[in-house]
Amino acid sequence: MTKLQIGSPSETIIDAHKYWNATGIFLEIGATYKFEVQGEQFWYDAKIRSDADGYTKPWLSWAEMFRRKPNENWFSLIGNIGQSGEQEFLIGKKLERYKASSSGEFFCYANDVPIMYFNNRGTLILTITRLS
Ligand SMILES: [Ca+2]
Repeated sequence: MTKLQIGSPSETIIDAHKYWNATGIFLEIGATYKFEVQGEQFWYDAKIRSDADGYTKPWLSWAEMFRRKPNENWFSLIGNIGQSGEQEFLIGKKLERYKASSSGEFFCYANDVPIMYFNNRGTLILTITRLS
């Protein structure tokens, strides 16, 4: 597992198809991090193109409550420490400052209904920088 050095960015690939993307990056409690999907990068929910901020569609509003993060957009980039659902946080295209509330491996996913990952495709490159 990789521990980040302050000010030294690290890149990891996040696959929309994976329920959990294990990054191999270790986040440390109390440390602060910046997350950014740089430039124009897209992933796909069936034929819908989305960036890391995700998308909304009126005809899908009935299903929003079934998303892993019901209050965040479809295909928004979500981060987590470990694989329990309790510390999930929205990253989107950019999260300027996140203070880790525990230590553990950093995981990510595209926000979707749990049984609907089969039609997801595409990857984003996420850049992570430890700030302090
Ligand atoms: Ca899907």
